[in-house]
Amino acid sequence: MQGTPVNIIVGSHIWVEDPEVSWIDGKVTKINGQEVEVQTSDGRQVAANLANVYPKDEDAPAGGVDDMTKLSYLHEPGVLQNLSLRYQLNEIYTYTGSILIAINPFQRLPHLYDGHMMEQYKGAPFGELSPHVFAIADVAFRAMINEGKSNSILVSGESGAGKTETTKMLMQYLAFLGGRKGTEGRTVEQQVLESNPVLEAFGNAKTVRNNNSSRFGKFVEIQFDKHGRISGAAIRTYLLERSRVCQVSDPERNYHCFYLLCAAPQEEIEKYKLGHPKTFRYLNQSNCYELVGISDAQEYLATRRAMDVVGISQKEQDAIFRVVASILHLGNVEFAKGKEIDSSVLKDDKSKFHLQTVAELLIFRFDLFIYFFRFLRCDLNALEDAMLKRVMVTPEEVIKRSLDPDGAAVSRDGLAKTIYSRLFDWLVDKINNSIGQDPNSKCLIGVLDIYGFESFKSNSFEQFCINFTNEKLQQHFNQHVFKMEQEEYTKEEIDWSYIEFVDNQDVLDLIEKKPGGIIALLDEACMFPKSTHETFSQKLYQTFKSHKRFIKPKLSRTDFTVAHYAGEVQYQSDQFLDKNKDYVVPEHQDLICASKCSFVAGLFPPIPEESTKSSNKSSKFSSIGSRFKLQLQQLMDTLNSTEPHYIRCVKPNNQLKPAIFENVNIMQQLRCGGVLEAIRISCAGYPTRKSFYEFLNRFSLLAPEVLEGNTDEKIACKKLLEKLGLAGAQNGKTKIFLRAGQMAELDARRALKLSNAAKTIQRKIRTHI
Ligand code: AOV
Ligand code: MG
Repeated sequence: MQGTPVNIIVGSHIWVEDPEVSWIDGKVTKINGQEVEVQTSDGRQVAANLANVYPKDEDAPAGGVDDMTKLSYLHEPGVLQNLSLRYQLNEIYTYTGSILIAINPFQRLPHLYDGHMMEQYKGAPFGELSPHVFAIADVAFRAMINEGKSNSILVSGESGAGKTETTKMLMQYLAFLGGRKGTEGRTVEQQVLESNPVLEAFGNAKTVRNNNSSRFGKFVEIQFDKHGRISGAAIRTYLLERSRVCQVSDPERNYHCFYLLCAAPQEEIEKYKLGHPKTFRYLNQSNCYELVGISDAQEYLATRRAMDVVGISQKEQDAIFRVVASILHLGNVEFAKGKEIDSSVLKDDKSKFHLQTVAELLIFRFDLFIYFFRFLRCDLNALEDAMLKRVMVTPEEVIKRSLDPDGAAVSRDGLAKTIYSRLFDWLVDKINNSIGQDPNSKCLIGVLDIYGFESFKSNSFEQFCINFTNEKLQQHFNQHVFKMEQEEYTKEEIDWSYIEFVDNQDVLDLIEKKPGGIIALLDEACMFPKSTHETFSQKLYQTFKSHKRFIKPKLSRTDFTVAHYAGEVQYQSDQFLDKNKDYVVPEHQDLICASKCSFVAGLFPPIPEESTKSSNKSSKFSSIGSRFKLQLQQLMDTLNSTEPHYIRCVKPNNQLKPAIFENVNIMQQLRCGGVLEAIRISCAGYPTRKSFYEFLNRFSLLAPEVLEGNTDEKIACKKLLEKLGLAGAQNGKTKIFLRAGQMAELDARRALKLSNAAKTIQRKIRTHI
C-alpha cells in the first residue's frame, strides 16, 4: 500500500480504520507525536496512529473513477470507496489498469448484455467505453487476430461472486464475434454455449453460498480459424466434488440432475421407478428440494434439449439418466447385521427392491431384462456379493470376507461416487468429441472459471487442492501484473529498474515440491498400509518444523495450518488419506465392467493386466493429489503460452441480495483475489499517474511561473516537477508518474498555499477597512 505521508496536518481529511466498515472518513482534530485524533463523519472522536491513517481525496469525482489507477490516492480505503460509489450507481465493473473487477449485482441487468451492447464494444478501443466483460473479451480477440497469439481470460472470485455468469457472458460475446452470421442448426459456437447447461445440470448444486454453485473447475479453450471464426473447442474440468453425491448437508442440495430427473415426465418416472426426491437417501439428508424461481421439470427438458445440441444421442441420454436413477436407488440400499460376526445382509425388502432396480438399470440390458430374468438371477446375486463381501488374496488362498454393515455402506457410497464422477467425465469427453477440435487452429482463447480461495471453519482435502490452485494462479497473476507495470513504464519511457516484489514460491514449494512437499508426503502415507492421519500429521510437523509458511496449531494434534498468500488456513487432516486415494474396489470394477449395457460398461474400462498383476505398489496406487498437481501444471503451461487477462469477481454480500455493499467482506475478497497485491506491486513503482493537463491544473499554483510563456504541457510539467523537487517522480511520454505518498505531499503543499493565500487576502481586506 501507499506509504503514509507525513503531511497530515490538523484539518486534513483522512481515512481511519474501523472494525465495522473497514475504513471511515474523518477530519484530523489534533496531532500529538505519532497519535492523531479524528472526528469521524458519523460524529465520533477516535484516536489512531499516524502510520495507520490515509489521506482522503477531497477532489475525487462523486461517481467514482472507472479505473483505480486514476485515483489520486491509490490505497485500500480509496479503492473501497471508489467501488462502493460505483456500485450504488449500478456500475458493477471497474478497472485496475487492465484487470477488471466485477461486483455481483444480484439482479438481472439485461440492458448491460444485449445485442446492442455487444455491437458497441466490438472493436472499441480499450478504456473508451465503460468497463465491461465484453471489453476484456474484445481485447483478447483483437490481440489474437492482430498478433496471432493465443489469449486467456482468467475469472476468479469466491463462491457466488459471479464467475460462471461472467464466463458465460464472455463465451456469448466470443460466439458473437467469431460466429457464422445467419447460420442455422448446430454450429460449433452453439455447441460451445449449450455445453454450459449440460455441465451445470451434472456439476452444479445449491450450496449455502450459491444456489447454482459449480462444484468443478473449468477451462474452456475456444479455437479460431485464420479468419477469426470459431472452429473448435475443448473443455477441461478439474476436481468434481465427489462427496456431494452421497452426503448433503441442510439446506444444500445434491447435483441438480437428480432433482431434474425426479421431475421428468411421468413415463420416465415409471421407467426408472422414481418418486419424490424425499424418498431417496442421497437427497433427503437435507430438507431442501426446490430452488426458488426454478422449475426442475422445465430444467429437465431444457437439459435434454441442450444435450441434443451438443450431440448426445437419445440413446445416450437415456443411458445417462438410467445411471443417474440407479445412483438414487443404490443410496436406498441399506444393510443390517448378518448372522455371522462382522457380516451383513440387506436390511429389508425395500433394500432388496432398490438393489434389484440398480441391477436392472445398471447391470442388465434394461430392455432385455424381462426376457432374461431367470438367466440373470445369478447376476443379481453377484451384485449382492459385491456389496456385502470382499475377496482377499493371501499367499495361501483366496478367501471371501464379509463386510460389516458400516463397511458395506462405505463401499456402497464409494461405488456411487465413482459411477457419478465417471459419468461426469464421460459427458465432458462426449462434448469435446462432438464439438470437435480444429487441428489447424493456431490461436485460441481460453476461459478459466475456477473456484476461488476457500477458508472455512473446517477445511479438508478439497480446500487444500483449491487453495493450492489459487496459489498457482496467484503467482501467475503477480508475475503478469509486474510485467504489465514494467510494460507501461517502458512505453512511457520511465526508469523502473528498482521495483521488486515478493512472490509466493515458498508456499508452492511447501505444497508441491518433489520430493518432500505436502502432496508427496501424503502420497507416501497413502501407499504405506499402516499410515493413519495421525502418522501423516506427525510427519508433516517433523518435516516442516521450521518452514515459515507451515504452522502446527497449538490446540490440535492432527491439524496443520498453511500460511497462504490470502491468509492462514487450518486444515483437518483426518480424511486426507482417504480422499487422496483414487481406488476402485476390484469387485465393483468387475461387476460394472461386465454390464450388459455398453454405455455403463464403457464407464469402467478394464484395467490393463500389467497394472493389476504388478507387485509394485506405486503403480497400483493412483493419487488424486498428484494427478491434480499434474493437471494444474498442464493448465499453467497452457496459460503461460497465452496472453492473460484477468477478471476478479466480488460478492458484495452473503445474503445474495442486490444493493448491499459489505465493506469488510469485500476488502477481504480484494485481498484474496490479489487485487490489493496488484495495487501493492503498482505502489512499489508509480501508483499515481496524472495526465499533464490534470497535473498542471491541480499543482501549477505551487509554481505559477512555469506556465509563463509555455504552451507545451509536457515541458511545463517537467519544469514544475523540477521546481517541486520531488525525488523519483518522472515525466512519461503522456503522463506524470508519481511515487507513493508524493500526491499527498503535493496536496498538503497546495492546501497550505491556498490557506496562506486566503489569510493574505483576509489580512489585506482588514488593513483596507
Ligand atoms: P460463481 O460461479 O462465482 O460461484 P455464479 O456465476 O454462479 O457464481 O453467480 C451466482 C449468482 O449470482 C448467479 O446465479 C446470479 O444469480 C448472480 N449473478 C452473478 N453475476 C451476475 C450478473 N452479471 N448479472 C446478474 N446476476 C448475476 V461457485 O461456482 O459457487 O464458486 O462454485
Ligand atoms: Mg460457478
